[in-house]
Amino acid sequence: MRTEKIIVSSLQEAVEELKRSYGENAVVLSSRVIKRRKWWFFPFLTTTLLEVTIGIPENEKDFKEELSEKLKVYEELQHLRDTLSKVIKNIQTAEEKDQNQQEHSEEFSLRAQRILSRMVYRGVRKEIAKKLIEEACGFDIELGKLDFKEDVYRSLTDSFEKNISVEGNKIIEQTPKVIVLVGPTGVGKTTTIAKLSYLFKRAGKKVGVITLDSYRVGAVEQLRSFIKIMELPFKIADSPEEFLKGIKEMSNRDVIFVDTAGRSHHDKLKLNELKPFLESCEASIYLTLSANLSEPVMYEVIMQFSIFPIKGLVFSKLDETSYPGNVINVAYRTQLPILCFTTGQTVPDDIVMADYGYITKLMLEEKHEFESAGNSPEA
Ligand SMILES: Nc1nc2c(ncn2[C@@H]2O[C@H](COP(=O)(O)OP(=O)(O)O)[C@@H](O)[C@H]2O)c(=O)[nH]1
Ligand SMILES: [Mg+2]
Repeated sequence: MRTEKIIVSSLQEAVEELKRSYGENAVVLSSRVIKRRKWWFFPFLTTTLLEVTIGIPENEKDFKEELSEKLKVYEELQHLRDTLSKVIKNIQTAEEKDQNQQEHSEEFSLRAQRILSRMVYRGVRKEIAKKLIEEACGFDIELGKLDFKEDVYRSLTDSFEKNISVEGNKIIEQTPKVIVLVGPTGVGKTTTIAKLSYLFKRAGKKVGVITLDSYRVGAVEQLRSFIKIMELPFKIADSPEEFLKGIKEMSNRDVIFVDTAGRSHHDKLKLNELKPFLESCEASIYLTLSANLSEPVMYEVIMQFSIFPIKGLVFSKLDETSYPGNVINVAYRTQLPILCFTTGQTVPDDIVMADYGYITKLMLEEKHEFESAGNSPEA
C-alpha cells in the first residue's frame, strides 16, 4: 500500500476527495490539524486545515480492470455456451428431421413425414413411429404416397387404438373389486391412490382404501389425511391376515384401492414380502412407472415386479418429461394396458385416465398441456 498526503479543509472533504481521486478502496490512515498563512504579507492571519494521510492499495486500478475483464470473458463464455447448446440442439433436431423426412419421402406424404419426425423427436422409436403412422395412413392415388386417412388427429388416434391398450374410464364403470398399485419408492403410488379414489368417488362409486405401507414415517398420515377429507373408509394392514380382514370389512365397497410400500425394485426380498398380501385376494395389480425414466430402466422395473401378475401400467410424473415417447414404446412393446397418467403433485386434479385422444395429443403437441383429452389439436 502506498501513502499520500492531502490537505483539505474538513474530514468530509477528505472522504469525498478520496473517493473521487483514489477509488473506493483508499482509506484514511491519519489526520492532523495544520495552520497555514492566508497571505504571506500578513503572517499573523492563519487558517486551520487538515493534513490527511491516505493509504491506496497498490495496483488497485489494474486489479479492478483485470477483474472486470475476466468477468466479461466469463460472461461471454457463458453466453457462447448457451448459444452453442441451442445451436447443437437445433442442428440435431434439424438433422434428424431431415434424415427422417428424406428416408421416408418416397413412402409418405409430407404431412405424414412431419408427424413421423415429430414423434421420433419426442422419444418414440423410429420403427414404432413408422408402424403407427403406416396404420394411420392409406394409399393416396393422387400423391402416389401414403397419407393420413382422415385428419391427422383422428387418423393417429385410430392407429393408437389398434396398437396400444388402455383401461381409461371404462375401468370406472366396470371396476375390479381390488386395485393395487405397486412400484419403486417415490414414484407416486400414494398420491395416485388419493387421486384415483377421488375420481372413482366422483363417479358415484363406493371407495375404500387400505394401505400396506406402514414402514415409511408419514406415509400413512399422508394418505389418511386425503382419505379423511373424502370421507372414505381407511385401513392400515401389516399382515396378510389383517389385509384380508380389511377387505372383508369393506365388502360393501365397489372398489378398494390398496397402497403398497414403495420398495426398491432391486430389493427382491421385500418385494417377495408383498406377495402373500396380494395372493390372498383377487387383486388387479398395476405397476407405477415414472415417465421420466429411461426406456431400459422401465423394462428393468417391469422385470423386477413381474413376480406379480401385472395387469397394467400407471405412468406418473408425465409433467417431468419432454419426451413422452418412452411411454408409447413401453406400452407398444409390452402390450400392457395403461390405466392412467399423472401430471403433477396436486391431489386430486393432476391425473388423466388414459385414453387414445390424450395419447395422440401427447405426441402431436409441442408443449403438451395436461388436461384431459377431448379437443383435437391442430397438427
Ligand atoms: N411432478 C410430479 N410429482 C409427483 C407426481 N405424483 C407424485 N409426485 C410426487 O412424488 C413424490 C412421491 O410421491 P408418493 O405418492 O409418496 O410416492 P410413493 O412412494 O410411490 O407412494 C411426492 O413428492 C409427490 O408429490 C406427478 O405426477 N408429478
Ligand atoms: Mg407411498
